Amino acid sequence: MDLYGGPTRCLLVQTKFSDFSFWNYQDVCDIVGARYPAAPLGLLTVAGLFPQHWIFKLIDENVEPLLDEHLLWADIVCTGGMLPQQKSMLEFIRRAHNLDRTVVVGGPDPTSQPGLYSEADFLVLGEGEITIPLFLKDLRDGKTSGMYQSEERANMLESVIPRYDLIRFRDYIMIGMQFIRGCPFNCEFCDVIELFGRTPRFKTNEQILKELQSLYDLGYRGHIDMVDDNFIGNKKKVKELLREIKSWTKSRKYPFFFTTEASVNLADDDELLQLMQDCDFRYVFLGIETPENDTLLFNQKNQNVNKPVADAVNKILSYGMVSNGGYIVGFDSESRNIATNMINSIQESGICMAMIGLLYALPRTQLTRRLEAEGRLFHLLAKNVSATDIDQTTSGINFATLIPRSEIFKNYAEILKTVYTPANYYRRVIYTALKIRPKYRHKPSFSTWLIYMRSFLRVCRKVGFSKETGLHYWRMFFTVITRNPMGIEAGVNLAAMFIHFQKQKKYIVQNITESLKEMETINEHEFNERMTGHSI
Ligand code: B12
Ligand code: SF4
Repeated sequence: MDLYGGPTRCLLVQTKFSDFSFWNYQDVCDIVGARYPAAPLGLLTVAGLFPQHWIFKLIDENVEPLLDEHLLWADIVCTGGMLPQQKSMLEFIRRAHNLDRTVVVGGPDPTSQPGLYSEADFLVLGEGEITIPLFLKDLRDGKTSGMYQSEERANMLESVIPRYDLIRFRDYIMIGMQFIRGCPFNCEFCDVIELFGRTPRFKTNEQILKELQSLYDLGYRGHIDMVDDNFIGNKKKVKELLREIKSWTKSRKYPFFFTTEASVNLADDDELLQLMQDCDFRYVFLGIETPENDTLLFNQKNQNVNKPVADAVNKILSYGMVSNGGYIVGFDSESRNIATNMINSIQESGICMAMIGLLYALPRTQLTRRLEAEGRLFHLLAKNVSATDIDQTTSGINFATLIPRSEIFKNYAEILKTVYTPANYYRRVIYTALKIRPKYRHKPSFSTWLIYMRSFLRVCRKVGFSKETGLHYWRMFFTVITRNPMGIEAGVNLAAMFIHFQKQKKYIVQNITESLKEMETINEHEFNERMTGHSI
C-alpha cells in the first residue's frame, strides 16, 4: 500500500500519564467539567507537519480509552511523549504491532533514549520540523522502517499551525501554544538545552497571531498556555509580541487569557509585567529550584542567585498574576537545613502551587554526564526511581548521593507534609488573594459563566464542607471578599487545586515512607554499589 500518497488514515495517540502526577489535577478537571488539564500540543504539531491529504484522528488516552477499532481504522499509527509516558508508549507500540499496524514514534523521551524504542517501525527523533520530511521521503520510497535524527535545529519561521481542529476543546482546561524553543541559560540538570539548544529560536509575531486566529476561528475561548520554557528568554522580542497580542486581543474583545513559564527576573521589568497584564496573563510558573544561593551557583542557575523570591512574587502579584513555583530536593551542594530553608521560603513567598520534586538525572544532561563520570549514576531502577511511573515528585535521586539518601527522603517528606497542611496552604492562599491586583480582561460567555458558577458551587461543596478544609476555606473566603474582592477568583481557584495537592501529597509521602522503611533494612553503601553496578 502507498502509505505516503494515498488518503492515508493516520492515528495519533497521546498515551497515558500517571493519575498521580502533580500535573494531573483530575479533581479540578471534574469540577470544571474537563477531562484532562493540557492538550497534546506535540501531536497536534506533528499532524500539521504530515501531508495534509492524510486523514487524521487523535485519541488522547488521558481523555478516552484507545480501542482496537481505532487502531484497526488506521494505516499508520503514531505516538510521542515524555519520560513519564515511556511505559504507556512501549505498551502502545506492542499493542499496535499485535494488530499489524505500522508504528511511528517521536518526541522528547524517544529522542533522549532511542534504544528503548527500537521496536517501533519508524523512529523520528528530535524536532519534527527537521526529521519528519526525512521520514516522509523514505515512506514515499516505500521503506518500511527507519530512524531519523539530525543535529540541525528547526527554523521556527517555518513551523506550522498546530492542527487544533483534531481535539475537542471542552476536554481540556488549557490549550498550549509555543513561541520559543531553546533557552539561553545553562542549568546543569536541564535537558531542554540539550534537546533544543541554548540559542532561543522564535516564531514571528505574525505566526503567533495566526495561531491565535486559528483557535479563535475554531470557536475556542479561554485559557491558552504559552508552553515556552522561559517565555521572557528574550525580553525585547517578547515585548514586541505582547504589543501585537494586546491590540489583536483587544479588537476581538479578549477571547483568551494566558499562563506561561518565566525566569524570576520577570519581576525586574515593569514594562513587561504591564504588557503581560494588558494581554491578560494570569499565572506564571517560576523555576525557583532551591532557596539556597550556593546550590543555585553549583547548578549553574546563576540567573536566580540573590533574587529574593518573596519580592519577585509580590511584584508579580501587583500586576495581577499568581506565581507557581518549581522546587527540587537532592542537589549535591544542598545544606543539611534544606527542609527548613525551603519551607520558610515557600511560606514567605506565598507560592501556593509549589511543585516540589526529587532531583532526577535526566538522560543526556550535564548532570547525568557528571554523575556517570563520577561513577554515581544508577544503572538499575530503584523502587522509588521508576521515573516512568510518574514524575519526579516520586521518582528521582537515581544516583548515589553525597549525603545519606535516607536524609534526603526525610527532608523531602517533611517539606511536603509541612507546606501542604491545610493551615499552611491556606495561609498562602490568603496572602496571594489579598495581595493580587488583577485586571482580568477576558470575560466568559454566558454559557461559560454558568459553568464557572457551577464550578464555584462545587468547590464550596467539596472544600467548604470538608472536615479538613471547611474552616480554612470559609475564613479565606470571607477575609478576601471583604478586604480584596477582586482576589476571590484566585483564592477559589487555589482552594480547588488543594483538593489535588492534598491527595498527591498523601500519595508521595506514603511512597517515600515505604522507601525509607526499605532503606532501614539495607546498607546504603551496598545499595549504591548494586545500583551503580560497581564498587564506590
Ligand atoms: C508544556 C510542557 C509541559 C506541560 C504540558 C504537557 C502536555 N501534556 O502538553 C506540563 C506542565 C503538564 C508538563 C509536565 C511535565 N513535564 Co513537561 N514540558 C513541557 C514543555 C515546556 C513544552 C512541551 C511542548 O508542548 N512543546 C511544544 C511541542 C510542539 O513540542 P514537542 O512536544 O517536543 O513535539 C515536537 C517534537 O518532540 C516532535 N514530536 C513530538 N511527538 C512526536 C510524535 C511523532 C510521531 C513524531 C514523528 C514527532 C514528535 O515533533 C514536535 C514538533 O517538533 C517541554 C519542554 C520543551 N521545550 O519542549 C517540557 C518537557 C516535555 N517536560 C518534561 C518533563 C520531564 C515533565 C514532567 C515529568 C516534569 C516537569 N519537568 O515538569 C511533567 C510530567 C507531566 C505529567 N502529566 O506527568 C521534559 C521531558 C524530558 C524527557 N526526556 O522526556 C521536557 C522536555 C522538559 C523538562 N526537562 O522539564 N510539561
Ligand atoms: S532556565 Fe529552565 S529551561 Fe533554561 S536551562 Fe535552566 S532549567 Fe533549563
